[in-house]
Amino acid sequence: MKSITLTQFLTEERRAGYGSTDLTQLLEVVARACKRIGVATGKGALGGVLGEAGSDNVQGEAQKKLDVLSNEILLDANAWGGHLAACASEEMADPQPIPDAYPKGGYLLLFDPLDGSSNIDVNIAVGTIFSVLRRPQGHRQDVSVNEFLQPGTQQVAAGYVVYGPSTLLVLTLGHGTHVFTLDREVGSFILTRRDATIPEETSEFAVNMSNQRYWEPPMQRYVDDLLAGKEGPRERDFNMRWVASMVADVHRILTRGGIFSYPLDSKIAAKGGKLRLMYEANPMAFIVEQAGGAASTGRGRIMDLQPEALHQRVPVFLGSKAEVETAERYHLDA
Ligand code: AFP
Repeated sequence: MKSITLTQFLTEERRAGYGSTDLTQLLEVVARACKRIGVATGKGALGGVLGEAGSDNVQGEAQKKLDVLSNEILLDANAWGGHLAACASEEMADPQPIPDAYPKGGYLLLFDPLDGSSNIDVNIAVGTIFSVLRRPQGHRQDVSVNEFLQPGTQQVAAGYVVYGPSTLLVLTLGHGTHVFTLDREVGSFILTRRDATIPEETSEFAVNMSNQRYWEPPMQRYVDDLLAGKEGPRERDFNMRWVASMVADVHRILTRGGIFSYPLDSKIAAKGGKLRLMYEANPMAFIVEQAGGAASTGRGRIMDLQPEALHQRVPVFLGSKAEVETAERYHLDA
């Protein structure tokens, strides 16, 4: 069977009325930047890029050298194309406008350049997550942070790349979620799964159990019932997995189902959660919903939230639809 490259796929999508020429080119630039990040992560210790950068990001988290490098790769790659007005990143306090030397376009790009970076030094899969928004009409001057504060339902595209045993790009333009695998010899992303579908039911959950004693009562009850297995109210045994790279955990769920959760706990309650709404929760929610899954804060749909800040955090439950709805019921009925 003839293989379909990302370029061909995006061109055909555009002809079918999904996305503009600018969006297609923007996504190709992001994919190319991610290939470079994949090369850097793949070099490991030989590339001299493991370990701490010696700086903190806006969230007060220690940056890894690869966090900083990946951020620079994405910014450099996207500066000159003319498709974007500005970029925002987990690694930068404020959005970065496109430099004056280049034309500005009508899109805004948000990204977590290297998700799961605590796993880099131990050679476990990490990834990049990105979200594309349209710049609101009527803003012709410098881009303000408020222009980024659009609900997830306004995303025109979202994706993630997993740098694992193989490098995968998962993408949605709002009609289906599609998986591309990097052919490393040729250097092209090839479509390997069209219209990925998350099974509606699951018997597998992903959560950092070490936080159990800090969770809210409904979350405690939900997980207690999962752990009670066949003898409990759920009447079946559940398996657990936790990679601590959201991209890898979400990709497992896209492949075989499951529920991923990073709930509120008393250690992080003041921050609103652990995961960032704009460049982690929203793009993953879009991808998961487009694959037939669901994504909730535990008390409502993630993509309906009106963001209040660029680096806002939210509780996250996403994956197999029926299981996310069950977790939501525990919270809403409490
Ligand atoms: P980093 O990108 O800062 O490494 O954070 C990764 C992450 O946001 C997400 O990918 C994981 O699911 C989660 O953190 C892991 O958190 P714990 O370390 O608390 O398990």
